[in-house]
Amino acid sequence: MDEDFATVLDEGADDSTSSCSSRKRVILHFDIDCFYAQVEMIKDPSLRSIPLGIKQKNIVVTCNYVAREKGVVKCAYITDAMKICPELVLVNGEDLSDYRQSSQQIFDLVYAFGGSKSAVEKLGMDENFMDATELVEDKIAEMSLENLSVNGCTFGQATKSCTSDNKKTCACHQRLMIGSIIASEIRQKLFDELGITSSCGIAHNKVLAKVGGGQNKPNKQTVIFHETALELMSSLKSPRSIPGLGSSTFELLKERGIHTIEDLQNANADQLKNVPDSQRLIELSVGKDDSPVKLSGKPLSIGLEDRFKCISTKAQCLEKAQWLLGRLAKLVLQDGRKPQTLKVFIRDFEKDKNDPKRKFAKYSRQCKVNPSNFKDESSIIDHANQLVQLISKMVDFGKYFHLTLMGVAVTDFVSQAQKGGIENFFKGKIGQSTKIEMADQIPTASTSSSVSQNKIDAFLGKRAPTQEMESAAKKAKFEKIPDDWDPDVFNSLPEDMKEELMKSNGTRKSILPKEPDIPSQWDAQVFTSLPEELQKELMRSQKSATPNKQKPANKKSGSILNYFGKKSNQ
Ligand code: TTP
Ligand code: MG
Repeated sequence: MDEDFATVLDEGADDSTSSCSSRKRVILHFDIDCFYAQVEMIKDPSLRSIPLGIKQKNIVVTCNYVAREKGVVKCAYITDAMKICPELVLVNGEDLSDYRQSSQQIFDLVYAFGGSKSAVEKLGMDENFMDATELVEDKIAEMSLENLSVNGCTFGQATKSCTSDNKKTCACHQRLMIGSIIASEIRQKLFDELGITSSCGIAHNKVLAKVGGGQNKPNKQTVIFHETALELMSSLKSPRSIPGLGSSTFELLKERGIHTIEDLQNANADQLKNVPDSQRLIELSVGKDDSPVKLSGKPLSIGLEDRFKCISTKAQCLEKAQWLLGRLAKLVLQDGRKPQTLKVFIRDFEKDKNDPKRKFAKYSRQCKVNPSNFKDESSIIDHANQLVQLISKMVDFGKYFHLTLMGVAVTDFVSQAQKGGIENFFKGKIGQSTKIEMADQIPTASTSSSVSQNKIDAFLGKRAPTQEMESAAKKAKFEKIPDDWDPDVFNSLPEDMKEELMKSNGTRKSILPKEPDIPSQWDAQVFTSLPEELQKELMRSQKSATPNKQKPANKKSGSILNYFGKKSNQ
C-alpha cells in the first residue's frame, strides 16, 4: 500500500494515535428538518398534522415527517408519492422567496449567537456549519466541568475519555460535551424565534459533524466522539453518501472497482490514479477533515430567472420584465442593500437553432443604475423599459425571435463599496479591478423550478468582508474560462465547484456544467427544468438499451470541494 494512504488510515481509523489536544476544534452542523415543508407549515399550521409534500414541476422535492412515516421520500416523482400516500397534500414550492428569506434568518440567528467569535458557513439553503471552538473555550473558563455530560444523543459506543492523553479528564470529550450544550441553546433559539426545528451534529471536524447530525433526525442532535469516527463513516451505504462526493467522482470510483466505503478506505494509489482529490476522499472516508469553517455572508448579487415556452414580442418582453422585477424587488428590499448594476439575460431558441454550437446559450447585457431608484417596489419595477432596451441589444425586435428564458439580477451594491465604518475599512483592500469583474459575473437563481439547487446555493453566495475578498480573489483566478463553456452557467456554480472544474478542464470535459444534447423526442424545456440529478439519470437511461423509469437520486449534486472547501493547515 502507498505510504501516504497507510498514514491516513492509521490516523483516521482511530485518532488515538494523535493526542486529544490535536482535536481542538468543536464544529456544529445544523440541518433544518424538512426545510421547505417547515416553511409552509409555519405559514399554514393546519398542514402540520397531515402528510405534506412540496412539489416542483413533477417532483416532490421534500415532504414533512408525517408523510415520511407513510413512506414518502424526498425527490420522488409525484405519481410515485401519490401511489404510496394517496392523501398526500401538495404545496407548490417553485417560488423560493420565502425559503430564501427563512434561510437567511436562520444563518443570521446562528451567526448572531456566536457574534464575532465563531465563523458560520452556509451550505445550501438549510445547512450551516459553525466553528464553536472559541465559544466552548469561553464556557470552559466560566463553568464547572464536573458532572459534564452530553446533551442529546451520542453516536455509537464512545469511551468515557480519550485514552491518548494520560489524564483523568479528557479535554476533547469535554469540549464536545460543551459543544452539545451550545448546540441545544442555538436550536432552542431557532425554535423560539423562528419556530424552526433542526438537527445538529457535534464533532471535532466538519465531515463527522455533518454525517453525524443526520443520525438522529428530526429535531435531535448527535455528538460524535473521535473513537467512533470510523464506525460512523463505515456505516454509510456507499461512497456517494460522503458529503460532497458528486456523481461524476462516484462513477470514476466505480470504474476503478470502488463500490463501498470500505473499498475506498482501503483503496491504493494505483486504483485512485487520476481521481481528483483522491487523498482527500480517503481522508473523508475515514472521518478525517481539516477543512476550516469559512464565514459566509450575503450574496454578491441578487437575481432570479423564469423559463417559459415562448416569448416572441416586445410587449411580452416588457410584461415578463415587469413580473421579474416585481419578484426581484421583494428580494432586494428584504436584503436592504442598494445595487449599482442591473443585468438581464435571455435564452433565444431561434438563435440557438441557427447556431448549434450555442445550444442553450444564455446571452446577457448589463447597465449601471442609480441606487436611489431602488427604494420601493414600484421604483424597481420602473426599470422594466431599461431591461427591454438591454434585450434589444441581443434580439432584433423587428425579426422573429423566440425567448425561452429571461432572468434579471442586480449587483455591485452600494453598501459593499461606499458605506462608512468597518465595511469600508475592509473594502479598501479589494482592488477596483476585481470589483468591476465581480459586477460582470452574476450568479442567478431560478424561481420557477428546482432546476438548479447548486445555482441557488451559489446565489446565496459569500458575504462578510473577508469572505468577499476571498471570493473576489477566486473569481480573478477564473477569469479565463474555456470558450465552449456557458459563462453564466459557470459563474452560477459554487466557487469551489468552479475551482474543481477548472482543475479538471482538459481531462474531464464530460462533467462540464453544460446542458446536454437532449434527444429530439424530449421537450427541451421540460427536460432542462428538471433537477440536474434527474437529467443525468434520464440521459443514462436513454443511453441504455432498456429504458427504465428510475427514481431520481435523492441528494443534491455537488463536489467534494463544494462541501468542505480546501484543506487548511488548521
Ligand atoms: P434537505 O436538507 O436535503 O432536505 P430537507 O430539509 O427537506 O429534509 P431533512 O429533514 O431530511 O433535512 O434539503 C433542503 C431543502 O432543499 C428541501 O427542503 C428542499 C430543497 N431540495 C431541492 O429543492 N431539491 C433537492 O433535490 C433536495 C434534496 C432538496
Ligand atoms: Mg434539511
